[in-house]
Amino acid sequence: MRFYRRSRLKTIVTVLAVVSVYFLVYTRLSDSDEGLHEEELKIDRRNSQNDDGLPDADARNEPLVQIPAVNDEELNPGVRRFTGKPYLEKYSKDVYTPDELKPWVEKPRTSPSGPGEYGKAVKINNPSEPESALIKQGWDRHAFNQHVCDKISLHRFLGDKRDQECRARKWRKKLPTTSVIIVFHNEAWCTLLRTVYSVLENSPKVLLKEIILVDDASTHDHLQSKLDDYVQTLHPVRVVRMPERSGLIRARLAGAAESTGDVLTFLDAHCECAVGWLEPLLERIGEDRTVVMTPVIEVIDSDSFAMGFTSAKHVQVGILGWSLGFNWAAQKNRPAGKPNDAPITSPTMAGGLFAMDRDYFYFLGSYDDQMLVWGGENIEMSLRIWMCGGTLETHPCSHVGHVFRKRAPYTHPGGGNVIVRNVRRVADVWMDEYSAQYYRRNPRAKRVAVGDLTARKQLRKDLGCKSFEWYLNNIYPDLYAPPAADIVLAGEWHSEAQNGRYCMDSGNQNGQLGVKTGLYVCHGQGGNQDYMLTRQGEIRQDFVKELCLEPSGSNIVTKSCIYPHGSVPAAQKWEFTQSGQFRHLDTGRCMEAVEMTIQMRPCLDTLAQLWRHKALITD
Ligand code: LR7
Ligand code: MN
Repeated sequence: MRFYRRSRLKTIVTVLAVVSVYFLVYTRLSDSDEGLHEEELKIDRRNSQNDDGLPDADARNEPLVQIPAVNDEELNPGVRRFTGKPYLEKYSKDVYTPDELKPWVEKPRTSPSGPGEYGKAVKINNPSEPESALIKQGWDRHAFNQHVCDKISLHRFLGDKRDQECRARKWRKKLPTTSVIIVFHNEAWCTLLRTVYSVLENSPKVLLKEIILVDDASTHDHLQSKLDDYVQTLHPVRVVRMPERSGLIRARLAGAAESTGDVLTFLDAHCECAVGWLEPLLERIGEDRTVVMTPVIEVIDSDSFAMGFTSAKHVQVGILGWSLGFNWAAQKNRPAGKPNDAPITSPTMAGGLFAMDRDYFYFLGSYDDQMLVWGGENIEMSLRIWMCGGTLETHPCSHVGHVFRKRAPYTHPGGGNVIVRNVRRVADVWMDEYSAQYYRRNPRAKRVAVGDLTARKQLRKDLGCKSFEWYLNNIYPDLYAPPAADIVLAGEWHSEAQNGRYCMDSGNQNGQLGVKTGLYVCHGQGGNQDYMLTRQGEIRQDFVKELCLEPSGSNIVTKSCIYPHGSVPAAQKWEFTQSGQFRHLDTGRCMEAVEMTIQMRPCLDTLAQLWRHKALITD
C-alpha cells in the first residue's frame, strides 16, 4: 500500500534507464505518462489514524458499508456450485485443547523491555553520522527504516490484545491444514524472517503444513545461498525460486502449485502474525469452503515499526472506487449486539493477506496469469469471489501486521502501463456496461494494450457468474455514479484567465476530504481534472470516491457528497451561468482564478471568473 504525492513538476526527469522506469510508475512527472497510477489504486487510509492506532471512522467522515446477507443458494441460480465437502461437521462440538494447538516452534523469551516488544515504537534519538547513513541506506533500499527493523528481535512478542470473546474462543475440530505462501522481491532480511518466525511461533503445528517462500528473482545477496542455508534449519520452510522476474501474481501461482495444504494462506513478506491469527480463518473455511478469509490488517509503521491493534468494532472493510482502486471504509450500521468474534463481510480485499481453500482457489480460476508485477489482482479476485458464488470475510479475531510503505522500493518492468493493463483486464472482464465508468475516469487507459481476454471471459461464463450490476446492488450499493441524464457537463474546466492553459484541479489523487481546489496545467488525462456538473447543481469528482465541492472561507474544498444518500445541501449547490461563471447559490459568490489558486469572490465581470468546459477524449 502506498501513498504518493503527486509531483506538480511538468518536466520529464531523465535518469538512468532502470531509475526512469521507477519514476514513470511512482511519480507523475510527465504529461505523456499515461493512465492510472498505483496511488489511485490503493489508498492508505491507515496512515491517518489516531494515536491509539484505532481508525476513527466518524471523525474522518468515511463512507460506510453494509452488506446484506447474500449468496445463499436461492439467490444464486445459475452459478456453478463448488461441491467440495466441508471440513467441519455441522453439529460437531468437539474442540481443540490448548495443548493440541501448540505452535510449530515455541517463541523464545524476549526481554519485555527490548526494542519494539509489545508492538511499541522504536525511535532513534540523535543518531551518529554513520548511523544516519545506515538509516538512509535502509530507506533507499526498502522504503522503510531497516535500521530500526534490524534492532527489533525476529521473535518480538506483540502481546495478546484480542477482544475478550476472541481470547475465550474454542476452535472446532478438525480444521483444515494450510500452506503459507510468501512471495518476495528483494525483501529485507529482518522483515522476511520476522514474517516467517511470526508464522512458526503463532500457528498450531497440527494446522501449519508448510511455509513456502517464493523468491521473485531477487538480486540482493542475502536472499541467495544465505537464505537457502538458513532455511535448511527451519522446518517446514522452503524456498521456491522464480527463474525470472514474474511479478507477485505469477509468483503466488507458483507457490500455490507447489503447496500441499488444504488451504492456501498468502502473506506479504513484511508481516507479523499475532497470537491466534490462524484458527479463526481456518474455522470459517472449515465450515464453508467457498468463504475467503482475511485477517484484520494492522499497520506496522514503516519508520518506528510500531504495530497498531484494532478492536472488532473498528475493523474496516475493503471497498472500491470507479477507477478500480482499493480503499478502506468503516462497517456500516454494525448491529449493536453483534458479537465481537463474528466475521464481517467485505466488498473487496487489500489482496496481500488472505486464506482460501486450495481446491476452491482453482475452481474459481486462481489468478489471471496475464497480470504482471503488481496491482489489480486483488479487485479482480474480490469481484470474482462475490459474483461467482463465494463470500469474502474478515475475521475480527485474526490480526496480522503489515509494513505500509509510501513507495515501492523495487523496479517495475514495463512501467506504469503494466498496472493500467492489469486494471483494464479487470474492467473488461468483470464490469459489463459499467466499464464505461472506469474509462470515463481514466481516458488514457484505452491506449494501453489489454492483451488476450478470451480465457478469463470464458471462465466467467463457465462459472455462471452474476453481473457487475448484481454486485453493485447487493454487495456494494454505496458505489454510485450519476446517471447520464443527471450529468450536465463533465470533463475539464479551463480558466479563461491565462489563455485557458490552466484547469481546475483537485491535486487530490487520494480522494481526501477538505483538500483545497486549485489550478494546474490542463493535461487531458481526467483524474484530478475531471469534474461533473450535475442537474442537482453539484460539482462532483469521483474517481477515487464521491467528492463534492463546497466553499470553505474563501477557498473551495472537497466534501463527501450527500446526494443521492440525502438531498443536496445548499453548500454544495452551484450554478454554471450563461456567461461561464461558477456561482455558489448559497453565498452568491463566484469562483475566481487567483494565480494557482481558486478563490470565492464577489461575482464580477472579469476574465478570472470565466470558465470554459472541455470534454475529455475517451478513445
Ligand atoms: O514484482 C514483484 N514481485 C513480488 O514478489 C512485486 C512485489 N512482490 C512481492 C513483494 O515483495 C511483497 O511481498 O509482493 C508482495 C506485495 O508487494 P508490496 O508489499 O510491494 O505491495 P503492497 O503491500 O503495496 O501491495 C498490496 O497490493 C498488491 C496489489 O498487487 C498486492 O495485492 C499486495 O499483496 C498488497 N498488500 C496487502 O494487501 C497488504 C495490506 C496493504 C493494503 C491495503
Ligand atoms: Mn506489502
